[in-house]
Amino acid sequence: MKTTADETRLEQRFQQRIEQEQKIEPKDWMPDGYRKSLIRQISQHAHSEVIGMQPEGNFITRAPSLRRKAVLLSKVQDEGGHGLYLYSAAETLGTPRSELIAALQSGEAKYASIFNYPTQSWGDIGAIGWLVDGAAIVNQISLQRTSYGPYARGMVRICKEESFHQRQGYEIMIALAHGSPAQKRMAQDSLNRFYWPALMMFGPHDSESAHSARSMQWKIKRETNDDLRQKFIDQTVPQIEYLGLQHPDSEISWNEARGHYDHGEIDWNEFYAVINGNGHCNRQRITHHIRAHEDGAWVRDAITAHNEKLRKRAQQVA
Ligand code: FAQ
Repeated sequence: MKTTADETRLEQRFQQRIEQEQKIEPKDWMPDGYRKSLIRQISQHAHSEVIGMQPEGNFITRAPSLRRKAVLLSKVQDEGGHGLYLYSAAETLGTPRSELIAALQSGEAKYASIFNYPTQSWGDIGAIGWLVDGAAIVNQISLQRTSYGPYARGMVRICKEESFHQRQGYEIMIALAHGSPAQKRMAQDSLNRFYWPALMMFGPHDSESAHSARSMQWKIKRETNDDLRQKFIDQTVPQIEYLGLQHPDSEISWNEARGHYDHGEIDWNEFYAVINGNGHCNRQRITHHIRAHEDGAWVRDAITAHNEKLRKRAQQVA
């Protein structure tokens, strides 16, 4: 049995490895809190990718051309793939996928607040690719250096795909913003509706963030919520200017001393309402997930039966 002194030594050694930028791998010793925090964050990240297929999926049958439809279809499939890599990374920490999905469906586990907003126009598909994937990349580039090996490696591939997603969204926005007056109005409306929710993707202010301090110490997170949000705000200003659209934040202004844009405040009441289940689409998203999961039960049953058959055959041969 391990004594408290053993535990302390293990924790010191663990933190030393983190400080030396060594990756932690599935079979390595790790504190319970580290394991739990990773399972929480990686599984919520996976849920976000999978639930995130729904808003854009809504427009696959309404894309304005065959080319746009093919691109969107492939993007939405990529998001499903990201969910699968991330569930696999979470499973290396010892929690089966079925438990993670049950936690999503019961409302115990969260997913990114942004996916509880409805997609109302084709402009929203542009705004999601540009702003939502854009915000996701800012966060995920930083997570490529996370301390847990499987999560860090998954992020490298995911970032490559997300950058294609961001460009396809921005390309839609360019076409609309430089199109007819009605198309330009559509682009502005989508920007207005998605800008603030995109900023909320980075989570609460650092001073309100329950997990940040611990996650930064363990290098699960490499940059804080506010620092990542500021990066996104700064990179978005020239993109809005290039489109010739109006910035949704009337307080945005360059601060020479800080070397960053100053900005208005997020509506945190809205953020907490959405993450606590009361956004526009929370119920719809989970109901749809449960239905799709039930519809897929026969596939999971067939795979289990097939694997059992293979196992028995191998046993007979042996
Ligand atoms: N939405 O203490 P913190 C994508 C929760 S991928 C909902 O600051 P933490 C690709 C948080 O979970 C987008 N909940 O938490 C795509 C915690 O609740 P808990 C997903 C939020 O973990 C594009 C509580 O508030 N990306 O979009 C949100 O240190 C297009 C306290 O917050 C990731 O998940 C929120 N916005 O920092 C797909 C990246 N913010 O667990 C389809 C990985 C906070 O105690 C289409 N995750 N909460 O019940 C992270 O980097 C972090 O988990 C943060 C939150 C930054 C999200």
